[in-house]
Amino acid sequence: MSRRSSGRSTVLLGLLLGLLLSLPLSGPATVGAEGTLGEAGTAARAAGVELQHGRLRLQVTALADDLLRVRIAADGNWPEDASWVVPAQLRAATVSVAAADDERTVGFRTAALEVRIERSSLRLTVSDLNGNVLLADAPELPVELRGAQFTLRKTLPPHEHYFGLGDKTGPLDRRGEAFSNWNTDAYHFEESTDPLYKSIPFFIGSGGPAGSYGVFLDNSWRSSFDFGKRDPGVLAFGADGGPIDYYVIYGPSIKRVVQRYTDLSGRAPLPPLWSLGFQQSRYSYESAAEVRAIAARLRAERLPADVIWLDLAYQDRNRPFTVDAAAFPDLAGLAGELHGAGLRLVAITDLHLARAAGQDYAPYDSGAAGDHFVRRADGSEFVGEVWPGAAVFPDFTRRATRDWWGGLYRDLYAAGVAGFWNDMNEPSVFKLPGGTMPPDVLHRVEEPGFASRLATHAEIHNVYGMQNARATFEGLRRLAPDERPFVMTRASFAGGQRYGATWTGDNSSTWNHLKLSVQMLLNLGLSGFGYSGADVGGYRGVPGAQLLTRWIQIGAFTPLFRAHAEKGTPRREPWLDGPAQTAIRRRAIEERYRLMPYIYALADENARTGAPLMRPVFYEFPAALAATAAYDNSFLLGERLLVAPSPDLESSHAYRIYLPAGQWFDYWSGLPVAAARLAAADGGGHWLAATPSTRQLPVFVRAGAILPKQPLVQSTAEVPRGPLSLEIYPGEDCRGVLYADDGHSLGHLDRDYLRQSVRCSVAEDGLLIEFEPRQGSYRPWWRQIELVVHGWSGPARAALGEQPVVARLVRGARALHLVVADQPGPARFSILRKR
Ligand code: MIG
Repeated sequence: MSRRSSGRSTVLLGLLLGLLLSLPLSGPATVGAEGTLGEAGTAARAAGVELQHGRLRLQVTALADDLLRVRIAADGNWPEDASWVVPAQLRAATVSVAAADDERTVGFRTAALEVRIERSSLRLTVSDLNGNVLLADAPELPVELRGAQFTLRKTLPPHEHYFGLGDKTGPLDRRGEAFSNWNTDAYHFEESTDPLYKSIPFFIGSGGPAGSYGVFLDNSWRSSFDFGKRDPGVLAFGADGGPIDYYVIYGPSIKRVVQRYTDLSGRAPLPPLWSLGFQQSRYSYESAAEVRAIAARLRAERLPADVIWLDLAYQDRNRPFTVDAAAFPDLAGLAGELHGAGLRLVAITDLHLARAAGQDYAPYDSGAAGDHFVRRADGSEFVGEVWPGAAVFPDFTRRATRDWWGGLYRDLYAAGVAGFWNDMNEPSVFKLPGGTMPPDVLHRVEEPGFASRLATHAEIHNVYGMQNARATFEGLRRLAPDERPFVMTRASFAGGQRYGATWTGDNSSTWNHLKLSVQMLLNLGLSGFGYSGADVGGYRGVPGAQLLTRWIQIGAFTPLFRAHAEKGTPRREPWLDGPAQTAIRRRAIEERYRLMPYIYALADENARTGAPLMRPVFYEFPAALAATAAYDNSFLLGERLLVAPSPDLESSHAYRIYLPAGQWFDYWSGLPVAAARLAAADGGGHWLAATPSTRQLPVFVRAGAILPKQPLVQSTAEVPRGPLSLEIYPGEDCRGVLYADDGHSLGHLDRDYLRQSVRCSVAEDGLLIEFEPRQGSYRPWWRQIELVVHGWSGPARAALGEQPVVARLVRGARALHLVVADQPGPARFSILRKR
């Protein structure tokens, strides 16, 4: 019965344990994870079960009714209970559970889940309370140990779809694919390249019998995930070393899984408003004069924009935290000038510091004096070649080193550089095997929960970039305690959303990469990184005019909207393909700015609940899962705004758009989509025939949405002139949210914000619009609100309470307009049909 696989050290843990654990595990076998014993003889035990025999231990703890933590100690000793992701108080949380043992199994129940461990095999099964299986160990080799490596195997049900793992390549649905996590500078990445820059060992299973769930493997080592690629019936994941420690998160909706995952791993704080604007970058704008010219042209062309990025060229000899005094003689002056034009600078600050002893390079000198650089096992400073030439690497897992690093931003921040870019932090090192630090580099770990110890690069590699971003973020917070830092990082790890936004790295100027970027951003969003972007236009190569235009159109609806291009490629600022293309691009960027109040409210939601700004269609419409899990380019911005480019972006062939159940409106015309144009589809939705056009991306709004919009501005620094408008698309469960604050400070954490719900309800003879009372004390820029009711025909009589209000019908648009005073709420408008 006991089976051994070929390798001597490979143990079929389940069977081995099973043989030893065939006795019922009474009392002592079921203890709370943190050592609190349940009262013997009562059904209420502590938070879970721990099974132990010989050297092997398995522990399943309920941290909450919908959240389990599973740990396995292969050699009988629990490794330190430490995490770079989940704070100690969350790891130690418990909820009381009810024992549910029977002859075959040991287990327990929470208010949402049932856990069963077979006595004979130790197979672990997690179900909902109706017995629908969420996650079950595979019958064969559920836990495989091979030296320090482990692989966990679960069954892969036939109709389940998988998402997450951050911005991996391939299709949106991970089913049938396999990935590994090892942060890599993946220049030249293509559709099949893996691994990439980030490691986010978290995935979501959806569409199985118990709905959606999440699994987070809290392990920083090289890890791997196989969604039925090697064996179509098996979901396997594991790592090369480190703890066997994972969380099972119950939905049953995807939305709930993401919220609970970000409860564990943290959320992105509200970014500065300007970082939601259009951002123009290039590797590199070479001089202050060139930056000025770009700024002037953006304004002359009336292309709204908020940021110009400074890549390597602003530095002296590629040395981080220096400025090339010839090319950028007065950086503070430049920042100030741009500021006057509503533009900010974001500057690159790579982690690798020139090893420049005795050359008055303060970052190296202070770093060496503070012993802040990583060393090899033989005690020598690790020196690798990167942009500045021979370089040293900060030991970001040490608190003292992070503090020192954060202080390096003082001068650039003081000069008015508004945000910072942490690139190359996989870390990327030239000329070495694997393009990164060698395995004998050691890191000093000083972190609550961890023993103060040395750790191998194999353990730290995947969290190194996240710790770099953390050092930057925390440093900026210390330098300007009342400002929201803006940090963008290339490498990161699960939970890295707390410290920085991210982008998908060095993509290419191809239609396929544009398509790829949509699923990469969607999966990043499902993996906690709700605020991220892909280089608009593609980094490598030359986008044709059509591709760049389409990329700007799509990019305008993605969270971080930054155009960027590789050194040596032809210039491609939005105006360079002539006035016709510029006009289309301008229109797309302008729409982004009109939607800014909506986008900002989504950023606020992201900060509070973890909901990504950009969402797969099935995130909001679970019935559409089967129809939209396949990669098709459609996505939602927020709950009910659907962006639906052709799945074959380059072609001009007609295609079909999946509209989930319900009434939809065309975003651009405001007109309802006529039922006659729709064909019934799976999941209660409809197919709509569409023809691609270069001029405009198909965008739709689901009935029930209320979208706040603002008058056009050229930058978020400009105060909009005119009323805030509320675009109301009447329908079921009709609602929207207004959010505003000063856009940059932390005052919003202390009531200096405005958040207000607006609802509408359709009545037989018209519509009611209700403003709920405002939360927070912030006074917004608008004095008036324009209510735009879409899908309205015929004359109307409108009133605020009993007071009549003028309503103007725009016939062709079938919309009713009412301009009213600002409504701090509560307030109730009625709009009745005049007969
Ligand atoms: O090896 O800073 O992904 O966005 O422009 C190239 C120069 C280093 C890689 C980044 C890219 C950036 C470039 N960097």
